[in-house]
Amino acid sequence: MSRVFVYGTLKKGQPNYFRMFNSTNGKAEFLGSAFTSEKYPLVIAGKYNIPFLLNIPGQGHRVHGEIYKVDDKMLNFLDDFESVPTMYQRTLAKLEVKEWVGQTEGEETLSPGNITEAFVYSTTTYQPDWPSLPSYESYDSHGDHGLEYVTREARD
Ligand code: PCA
Repeated sequence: MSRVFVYGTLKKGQPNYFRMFNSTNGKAEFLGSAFTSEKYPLVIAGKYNIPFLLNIPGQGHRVHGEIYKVDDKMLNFLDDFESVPTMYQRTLAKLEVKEWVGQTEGEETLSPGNITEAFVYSTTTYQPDWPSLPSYESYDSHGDHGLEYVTREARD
């Protein structure tokens, strides 16, 4: 089992959320919501309006997301879906808990304000102009930015 912090299209209400709850991809369980302890730029880039957390600590915002407990099958699925290691790199990030609901056996119980760690899909290999794009604290594909995510199924 591993923990993954999702901040983009995998969050609840976002276009790829359903993929984490397709049992053929493995298992995922919501543990809680959190902010990154450090600031990072969360930008929307490329012709498909993909959200990227740039691995530039100290710049941007403390990014909001959700922590899930995933089995190895789901972790492999997500690595593949996020094109690790070419498009995203999976690294550990420090997080500050906002809300915690995880009650499973073997899982620690955390409270708001506690610091924890989880894997995050961030990128160290970005285009030179990406760090100067607008950055967001909380991703929403349907936000006022107007940069709606183009799903895999809709790409040509
Ligand atoms: N999916 C991953 C990384 C960005 C994205 O769209 C996530 O939601 O965390």
